[in-house]
Amino acid sequence: EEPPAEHAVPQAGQAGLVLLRRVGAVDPASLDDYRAQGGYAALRHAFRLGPAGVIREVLDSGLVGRGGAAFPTGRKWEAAARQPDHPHYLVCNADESEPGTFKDRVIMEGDPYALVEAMTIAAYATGCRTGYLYIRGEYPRAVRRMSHAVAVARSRGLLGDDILGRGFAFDIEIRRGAGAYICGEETAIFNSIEGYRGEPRSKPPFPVEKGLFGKPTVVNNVETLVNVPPILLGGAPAYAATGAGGSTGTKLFCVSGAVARPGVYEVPFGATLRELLDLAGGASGTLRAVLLGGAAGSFVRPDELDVPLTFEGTRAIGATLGSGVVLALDESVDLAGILLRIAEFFRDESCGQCVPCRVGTVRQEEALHRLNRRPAPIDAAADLALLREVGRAMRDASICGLGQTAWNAVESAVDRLGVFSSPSPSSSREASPS
Ligand code: L3W
Ligand code: SF4
Repeated sequence: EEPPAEHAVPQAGQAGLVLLRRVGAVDPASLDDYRAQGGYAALRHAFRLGPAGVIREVLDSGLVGRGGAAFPTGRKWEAAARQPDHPHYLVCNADESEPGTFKDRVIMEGDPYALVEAMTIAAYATGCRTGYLYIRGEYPRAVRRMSHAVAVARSRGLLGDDILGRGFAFDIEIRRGAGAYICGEETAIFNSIEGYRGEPRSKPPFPVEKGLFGKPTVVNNVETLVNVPPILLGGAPAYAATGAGGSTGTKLFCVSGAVARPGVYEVPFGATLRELLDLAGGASGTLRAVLLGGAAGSFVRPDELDVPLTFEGTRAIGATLGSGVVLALDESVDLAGILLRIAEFFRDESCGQCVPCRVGTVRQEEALHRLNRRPAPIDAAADLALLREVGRAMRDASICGLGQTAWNAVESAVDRLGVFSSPSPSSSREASPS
């Protein structure tokens, strides 16, 4: 089994923590400890506000989804709540599979009741009676702790037919993934829960209209949901005043690679990439690049470390925050080999349902194999042109985010870092066989 996730939270006790404030400080098995540290005050407040009042707070807070696409959470909840078709379902996406992402695991293992409470509030606001928590199969400790928390909450009247004696009925079922990255795509989760192959569905219709079992469904990432109790307790204006610009609140970043203290770090939106790396002890070698946003993200150069970590700030330099991956790469890494590894990953994880992705991820990997050969291939320019053409086709014509983003990292490495450009002492090292 994997090592305890607590080891990945080196900054427990750091001031200003919102989402991680109880991780490492609360006994994850104890509902009483969770309540003693403020747990379930937000649900009580939600009952006072009423469903529409909760949605108003979430809208006013400016909270957007933390799974990578940054869709406004309040708009999603509002759209689901007004659907006349019933039942409504809530799905919490805990199939955290983006390479380099481990923040949701830290929440589930370190503060499981926070997620149970947050799911209950989301269900109350949007009219759901059943919630599914879909946890990555490779997270056995998270499954155990969440299962325990759900069972205890149910036995204490915090889930079930009459929550806190308020006549509100809601319960949570836990489902485990089986190792497929694509099951983190919101509609592939529906198929997986329904017992079908984990293949994405075309959108629209969006899940808020037609989701799990064809019914209106709210899908939120773990980190998105655990923002809601602090929003209700502190008030939307206070939350909206934190962060920077349109990116409100704090963000969990998974910092790994060439840093002194890898781990999950919580910072307000607007902190710079340099500040975040400093929090992780700084780069452990001469920095070559930072992969931001994971395998579907893009590379940032060392001269761009002052970029503010906001959705707008990273977009301005052609990068993305994605789900919060920050992978620091020093001069010792074989960048071309990493690109090949990323391409292999997408080829492996493509569900094969649509042609641009099924064929494109294979062609991309083949071209990168050729470009990785030494001595350098004489037709490298042709392979680079092929990569670009295939990448555009995947981005434009794939059904889901996997195919649409499978060329992002390769494109940014070629365009922004000059990988595979004319041989130089450093590029020849990068391009050596892995
Ligand atoms: C109602 C509309 N709802 C959009 C909803 C939609 C979904 C959300 C975002 O995510 C991202 C990608 C990668 N009415 C709506 C609406 N929605 N329009 O908003 O939707 P969408 O389609 O923009 O994105 P998506 O395909 O759900 C894919 C990012 O994920 N990614 C992967 C992250 C990996 C993890 C992980 O391991 N935990 O999250 C990598 O960067 O960038 O943007 O709910 O239904 N009109
Ligand atoms: Fe499947 Fe790829 Fe098409 Fe997504 S883009 S539906 S993963 S083949």
